[in-house]
Amino acid sequence: MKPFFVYLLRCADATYYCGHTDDLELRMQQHATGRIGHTAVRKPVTLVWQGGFEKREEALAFERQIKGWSRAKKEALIAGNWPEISRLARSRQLGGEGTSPGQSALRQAQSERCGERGGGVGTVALADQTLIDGVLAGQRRALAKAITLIESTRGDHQLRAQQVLNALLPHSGQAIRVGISGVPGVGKSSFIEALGTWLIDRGHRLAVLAVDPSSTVSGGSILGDKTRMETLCQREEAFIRPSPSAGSLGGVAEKTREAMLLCEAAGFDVIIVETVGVGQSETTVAGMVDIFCLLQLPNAGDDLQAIKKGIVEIADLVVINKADIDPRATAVARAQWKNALHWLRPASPLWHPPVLATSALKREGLTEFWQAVEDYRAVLTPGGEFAAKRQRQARAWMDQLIDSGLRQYFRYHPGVRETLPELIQAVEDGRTTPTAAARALLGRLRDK
Ligand SMILES: Nc1nc2c(ncn2[C@@H]2O[C@H](COP(=O)(O)OP(=O)(O)OP(=O)(O)O)[C@@H](O)[C@H]2O)c(=O)[nH]1
Ligand SMILES: [Mg+2]
Repeated sequence: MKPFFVYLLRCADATYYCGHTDDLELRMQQHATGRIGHTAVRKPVTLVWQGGFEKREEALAFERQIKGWSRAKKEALIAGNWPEISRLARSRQLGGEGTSPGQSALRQAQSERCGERGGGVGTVALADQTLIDGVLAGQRRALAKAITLIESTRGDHQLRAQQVLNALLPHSGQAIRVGISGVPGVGKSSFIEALGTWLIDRGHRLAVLAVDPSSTVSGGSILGDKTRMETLCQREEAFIRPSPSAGSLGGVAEKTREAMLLCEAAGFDVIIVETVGVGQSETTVAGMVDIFCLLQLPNAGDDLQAIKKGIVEIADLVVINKADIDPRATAVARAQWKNALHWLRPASPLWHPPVLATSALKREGLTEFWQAVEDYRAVLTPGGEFAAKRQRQARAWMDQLIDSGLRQYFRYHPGVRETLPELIQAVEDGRTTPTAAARALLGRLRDK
């Protein structure tokens, strides 16, 4: 369904304009060239924030809410700084910010409408506090609802999701995060089912998430068919979540990262992220887990293919699955893999990726697998490498979000929108170079 937008513009005199529309592009054009209210004489204007809503009424309600916000709070919204919005809302309530009777009436109405605890705009709504408490209590239903909230593309949901995440973030980070990858049919789901039950029997709680590039295209999901995880699905100590099916791989990965944090806050101490061995998704998953495991079939030739694709470099552990089918071929494959890995520079001098053999079907090799995972953590923790890897990942994640935010800012910048079609044509016609065009467009970002 086409979303309904609420947006904020920064005007030439540094004031803000808040509006709503069902056609953002057209509306931005009208602001750039037309005589729309406050923006008529304050050009140029820059789109600095937008939120999509499914229903018009919801968008209008949120717009009314923002219009009552202070400048500082609007700037916190633009920066996505929800703790600051909450803080400002609280300080305002205590008389910290100047208020007029009209504003306080609006605030009162907002508190009632949102059912907020403490009455401040931006604080966690009562329903969401119940959700947070449910997640912290380890309730799977609450966890599922919280993940649905972060996966939602609705603007108001995204705002609430960030509040829920902020509240839960201090409770995350305790789990071991394991990535499982491999070509379709190698036995990933069967392996996770076998390992998961094995871990639960030993007192662990396990969450399984998926990053599935095909789901972003087809709407399907590698875990959509949960039949191979039948036993696991029924266990109270397991939580299985298919890949979100909307958006780009980047978007899906972002949601999966956030879902992972929620699972940790819910007390799951093992998080498995499954991905199919296709394209960019493996690198993406390797960038969000502590240990990345590559499942392989026991037939020669596979190893060379993986090496070519550059996947071996990011594998912390290689597993030859389906060892039961042909033990001899498995032994050969293990030797080949060990040899191939021997010539590669390991990501850490402390860890040389081991090559193991398993049978998901017969539930063999699971002890050795888990021992390797625990060894990995034990070896890399004392010198700080384990923590440093997570820090690097968090930093890279932030960088990615900044990149995509900047791209969006660029696309909606009025100066860019004005010149972009013309410059694209000029580049296509060979009248200007891509370098000159890019430089000119980036230069427009400096326009007031
Ligand atoms: N003999 C044998 N068969 C296995 C083993 N592991 C999985 N299989 C079988 O291999 C087939 C594929 O297994 P899945 O677990 O669905 O493989 P997958 O990697 O999750 O596949 P996709 O989800 O399509 O990417 C199934 O028929 C399994 O029963 C094993 O260790 N030994
Ligand atoms: Mg599968």
